Amino acid sequence: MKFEVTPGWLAFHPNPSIPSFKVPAGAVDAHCHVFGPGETFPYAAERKYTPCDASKEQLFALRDRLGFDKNVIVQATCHGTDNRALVDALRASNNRARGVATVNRDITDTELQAMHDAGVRGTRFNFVKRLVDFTPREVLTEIAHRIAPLGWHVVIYFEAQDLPGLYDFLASLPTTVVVDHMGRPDVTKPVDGPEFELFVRLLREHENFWSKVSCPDRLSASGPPGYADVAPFARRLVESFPDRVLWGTDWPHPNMKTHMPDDGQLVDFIPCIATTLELQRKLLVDNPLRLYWSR
Ligand code: 0GY
Repeated sequence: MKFEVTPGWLAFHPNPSIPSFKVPAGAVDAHCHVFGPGETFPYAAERKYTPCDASKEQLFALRDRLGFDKNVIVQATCHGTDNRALVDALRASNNRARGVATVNRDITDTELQAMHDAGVRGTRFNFVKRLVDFTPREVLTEIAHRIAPLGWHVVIYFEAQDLPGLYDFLASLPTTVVVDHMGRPDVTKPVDGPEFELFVRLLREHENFWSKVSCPDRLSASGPPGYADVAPFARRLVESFPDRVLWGTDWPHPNMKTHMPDDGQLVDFIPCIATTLELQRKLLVDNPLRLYWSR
């Protein structure tokens, strides 16, 4: 089936730079996606955008180019609850990728187990309104309790202005919870202001919460190559919660409107937010291995 890419869609960087920062041995890119290819793995009818194809082979080539050892591939909303492209990539990875799927309440235990066997270790709940239709909270709670016995966690995507309304629901979840992109803070506000303070409180008061310190390119007003305005937010989380942070490229960077990041420059951002060898090792190796490869 042929798909028309959403008008104005920016394709991923064709030739990312080789980063100056050498990631530690065994490093994991813990947030990235595969898109299609649409001819083999059609995009979901309910999708809000149609991306350009971004295959597992292209993802694994980027992994090698940047010096990473492993990937965590996160189901993107353009594939809905059809996780076939994700599972195909996991199976082809030779145990070098784990996955986060999106499931609905009709999923059977047999299907969950098959995904677990392929390398899925989490399910994603998305609250970003431009990406998904609304799902009732009782459905999400039911799904969280279904996946908990497998040792899976929940990955959550929301925007900072929605955290006050979501806070109690999130805090009630029974599993480890990983928040995408630091809860999308408005980085023009102070790093110690009330908005980001609420997010920090979520992690401080709930030890089952983790954060991805990813996507400076989505959050920055000052822009590349330095993403200087994002660094204090990410650094604060890395230093406050060194054992509960993850990092990822977000390749192939869906829905970027004004610029497409150079993935090599994103890797060069890591030492600005994890400033010691120990913090870098926890962020890139120890934490993702513990969450994704030890169960
Ligand atoms: C991201 C960010 C976005 C998209 C998705 O699943 C998705 O479609 O997550 C976004 O548009 O902000 O993490 O990939």
